[in-house]
Amino acid sequence: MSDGYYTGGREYFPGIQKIRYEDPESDNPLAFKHYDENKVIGGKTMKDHLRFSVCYWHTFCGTGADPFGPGTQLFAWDEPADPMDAAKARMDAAFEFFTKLGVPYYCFHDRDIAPEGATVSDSEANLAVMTDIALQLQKETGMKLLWGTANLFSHPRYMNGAATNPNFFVLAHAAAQVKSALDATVALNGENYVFWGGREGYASILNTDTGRELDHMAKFLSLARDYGRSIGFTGNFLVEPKPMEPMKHQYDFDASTVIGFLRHYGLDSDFKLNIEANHATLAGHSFSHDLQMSANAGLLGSIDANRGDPQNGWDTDQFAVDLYDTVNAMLVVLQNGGLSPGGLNFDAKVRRESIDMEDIFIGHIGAMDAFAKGLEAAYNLIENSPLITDRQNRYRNFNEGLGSDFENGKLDLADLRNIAAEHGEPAIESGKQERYENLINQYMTKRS
Ligand code: XUL
Ligand code: CO
Repeated sequence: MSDGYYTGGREYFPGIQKIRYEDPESDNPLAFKHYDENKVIGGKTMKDHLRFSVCYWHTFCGTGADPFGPGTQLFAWDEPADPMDAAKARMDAAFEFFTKLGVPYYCFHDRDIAPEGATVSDSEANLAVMTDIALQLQKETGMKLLWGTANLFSHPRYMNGAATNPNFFVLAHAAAQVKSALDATVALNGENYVFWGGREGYASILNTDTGRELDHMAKFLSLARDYGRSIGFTGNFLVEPKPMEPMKHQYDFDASTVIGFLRHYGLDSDFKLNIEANHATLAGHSFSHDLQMSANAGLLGSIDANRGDPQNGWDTDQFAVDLYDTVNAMLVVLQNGGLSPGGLNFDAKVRRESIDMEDIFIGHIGAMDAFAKGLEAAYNLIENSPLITDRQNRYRNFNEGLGSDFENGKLDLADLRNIAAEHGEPAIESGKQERYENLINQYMTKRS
């Protein structure tokens, strides 16, 4: 940053220098051990493969409050009494953090960067002021916006839903917010725009006309799409699945449900999916399952990288440190041809008990290293191990003859019956799951 920070040169993370890559043997908690942004893997730098993004909400707006107690993390940017002054201080701190950490992207909800005003127009004005400051800071630092979104779940008016609220006038308020959040995203050259429907669902199916609500949600998304395109937004719109929490049931339950919804309503050429690890596990899947379902549909848009806690049923939004998760995720991402224009957004927060300013850095550093290691292992597994060819080989008899006739639609059910009768009992073959699992371990621990 050229001449200090916006609010007059205050440094919010004193004593923390730019985080650098050090040798994997380093014990410095404030250094990368695997993430070397310029390291080239398969013709692309780690920075371009991973496209890391810091989320504004957990990192700068959350203070560790839980249902049993208030926040424990005291941040200097929360000190100003005037909400706009606090928003400006928070934004300064955010850009200081982004540049010291060395990530290329960030993400926000409208209400993360600018407070809600007394009227629609006041809220729009607040967001416009903060958008101008963000644009200035982006220019100074080279930071880019991975995606913008509107918070359509915190305000009490949205308690029964936003686009799926039974009251049309609440839906109109949600539209006002999305319109203004799209304006901000376009002004900041945001590469994607996200819809996470936290309260789009129901608490009781008895008081809910689910069919009508789903129609409303589709209509709402198509109007947002039309407005976004009309103001020059060329990026992807993304829907982020989650099965529940805060609603008992969310309509965007998981990747397959959202894919079906988008296709049913003809939205699948503008909308893709933003897959969050902890949402996939809440839905009873693995992270890589939802990534793979999205990739199969050609709809893998972006990732909210985090993890849940295997002992807890809820969305704990922890930093991803499990190498199995990151290797499995990067296997899907690499076979998908990468993530761009999406990225890996850390929708994650440090624990309530982690109250040192450096803890926010340490959380991100660990997850960036875990994904860098996952990327290297996944790349080597794809390029150098037998994993892909062995998997393809399991399907070899669909490559020619009768199997290929079946794939090409040349056989009917009676033909299949006759083939079964003619060829007799097929030889059974091992699935060799353990062999595949061992390959993951072998390549995860290889030095590259
Ligand atoms: C909530 C969640 C959101 C979305 C953006 O579980 O993941 O923060 O990512 O609204
Ligand atoms: Co998320």
